[in-house]
Amino acid sequence: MTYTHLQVEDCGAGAAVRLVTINRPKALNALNREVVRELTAVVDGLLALPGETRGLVLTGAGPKAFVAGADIAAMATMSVDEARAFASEGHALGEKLAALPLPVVAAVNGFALGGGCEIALACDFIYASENAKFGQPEVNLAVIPGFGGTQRLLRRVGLARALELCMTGAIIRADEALRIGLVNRVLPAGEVVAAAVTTVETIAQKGPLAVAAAKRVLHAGADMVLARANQAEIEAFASLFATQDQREGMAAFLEKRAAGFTGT
Ligand code: DAK
Repeated sequence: MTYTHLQVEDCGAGAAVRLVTINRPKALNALNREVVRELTAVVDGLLALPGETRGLVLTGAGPKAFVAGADIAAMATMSVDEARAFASEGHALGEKLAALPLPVVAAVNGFALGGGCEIALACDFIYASENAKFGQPEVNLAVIPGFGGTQRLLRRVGLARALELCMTGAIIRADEALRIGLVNRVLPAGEVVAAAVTTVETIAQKGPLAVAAAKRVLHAGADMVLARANQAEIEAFASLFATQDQREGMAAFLEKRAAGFTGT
């Protein structure tokens, strides 16, 4: 498939990492409906047939921005129904990223504002360059986050910080984002994509079914009461004992050799 607004390449050891670069640098990679649809097509492709791909890294083109938000020019004249459809497509993309049984890392190389912060929040974890900036400045435009930002921010940084970011529209630096738990790591500019790729490669050495189960249980558990979430963990833990990889992983440990996982 060819994309107008994305660069899609496979990189890393065994070309196992799908690196997707949002490529509209003149608009600071702002998200219009076409970008959201193309990103959805990439994720749909992986959901249908992950093949050799073991993880997804999402970044933005150019030195200045990851994504500076939803495209304000495209949104300016939207009707209520069009805004609802646009927001629904953004939400569907976020849900698909969470459903992908592979690690998804946002490599944030500059501004991650509005919809950009929201797309990063929909990834499993966020690596940021030292010059990255985060914020939900939608209130400046008299709207609110529409791609899941209010709810994912709340779950990631807690209610008080999410309220402050969404109500003031403040833009924070990478070190502050790290301090409040919005991002996982801060790296020198120019190293963030490589670090994200390395992390996916590291995860690719693990039992793939276990990695998928950990992601599934953690994402699902965030929305459950503790007793139900613990039950989901028990079921997922037990089900892994029906896999070849569980036998292999534990035998390899006991035999003091490297494990060879097959995803079965
Ligand atoms: N949309 C469209 N174009 C954008 C853009 C954006 N979000 N951000 C920047 N650009 C464009 C600028 O218009 C400019 O284009 P030209 O004038 O060169 O043609 C170019 O990118 C470079 O931007 P600047 O000249 O402004 O660059 P600066 O370095 O001076 O400033 C900046 C960088 C990131 C601080 C500034 O561009 C800025 O404040 N940008 C807007 C940031 C922002 O407000 N982001 C949040 C957007 S609102 C919903 C769905 C989703 C959402 C809400 C509701 N529903 C459907 C309900 C989400 C909303 C948002 O994300």
